[in-house]
Amino acid sequence: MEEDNKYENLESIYTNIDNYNNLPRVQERSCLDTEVQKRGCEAASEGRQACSGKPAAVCLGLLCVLLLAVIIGLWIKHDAGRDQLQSSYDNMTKERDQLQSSYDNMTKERDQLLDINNNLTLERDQLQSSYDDLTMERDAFQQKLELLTGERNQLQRDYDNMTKERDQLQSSYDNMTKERDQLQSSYDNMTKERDQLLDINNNLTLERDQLQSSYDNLTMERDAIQQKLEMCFKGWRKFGSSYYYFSNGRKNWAESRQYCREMGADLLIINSREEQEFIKEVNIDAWIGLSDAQTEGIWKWVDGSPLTTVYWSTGEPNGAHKDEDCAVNEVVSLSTWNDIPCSSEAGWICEL
Ligand code: MMA
Ligand code: CA
Repeated sequence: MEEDNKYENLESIYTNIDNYNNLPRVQERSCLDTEVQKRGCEAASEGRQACSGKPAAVCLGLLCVLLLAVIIGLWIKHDAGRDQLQSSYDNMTKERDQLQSSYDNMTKERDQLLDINNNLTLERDQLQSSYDDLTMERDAFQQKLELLTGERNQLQRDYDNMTKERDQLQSSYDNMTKERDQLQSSYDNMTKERDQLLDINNNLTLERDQLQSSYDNLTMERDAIQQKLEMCFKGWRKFGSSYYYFSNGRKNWAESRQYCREMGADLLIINSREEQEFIKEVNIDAWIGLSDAQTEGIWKWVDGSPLTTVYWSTGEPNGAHKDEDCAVNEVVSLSTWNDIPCSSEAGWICEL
């Protein structure tokens, strides 16, 4: 709107300028007219004889003065309008120059803006391309992220399971460590015991070897003594694992026992039917190592063992005489034991 007004003003200014340019022509015409009039007047003055007169000259003078005044007024007016128009023109020229300058600046700015626009378009296209690439990369990363998320969740589950297993294993490990420590302690104790037992075993082995040596020596001594005994106890009879001496003489029970003891033996102790049958072969009445002298009625063997199997003759022991406290084997039948006084004399049988 503002620009339209300016153009309208410009148009009006140029219209005024045109009017102004037309003015001289009018003046010229007026001057021509004046010239014509002048010529007319001159002609008239020449033809004064035809139209002369003083009033006419005055009138012409006045007309000329009037005309001159009009011309001066018009001239002043013309100068004022011209100055105004010149001023407007100058202003308009300035405004036009300013506008031209503005136009040029704006053209430059437009070109710059076009360049910027082109650059921005290029950058936008590049950014769009980058955006598309980034979008694709983002989608690819999104897919990878989903895969990785799945893997991470699986790993998390595996991690949780492994954590549980680790805790269980840790618990088992702790228990096993305790058991191991206990076993180690037991092992140490057993090692000590083993070492002690080894020492004992070594000592026992030494003792055993010493005892074996002693046993061997004793066996040799025994065999030697046995040989000597066989020599000493010539006439003794062997039955089973024992040696038996059957006396030729007669003594009381105590003397008979004393005889046996001096020989390292004692009166016979009968432990089996075979032993009883063995002594029956000897045809003598002989003391055996059986007595109730300590307690009447309680018969004991000389080694202190009680009487279990008996071979008393029928009716014996009867204590027929006073103090029948010692037993004698009478060779009549298998059951031949009789109680008689210990002071009685009889043969005797020693057993070794
Ligand atoms: C009888 C009998 C025995 C007793 C003796 C004593 C001959 O046997 O009575 O019991 O001991 O006599 O001499
Ligand atoms: Ca008797």
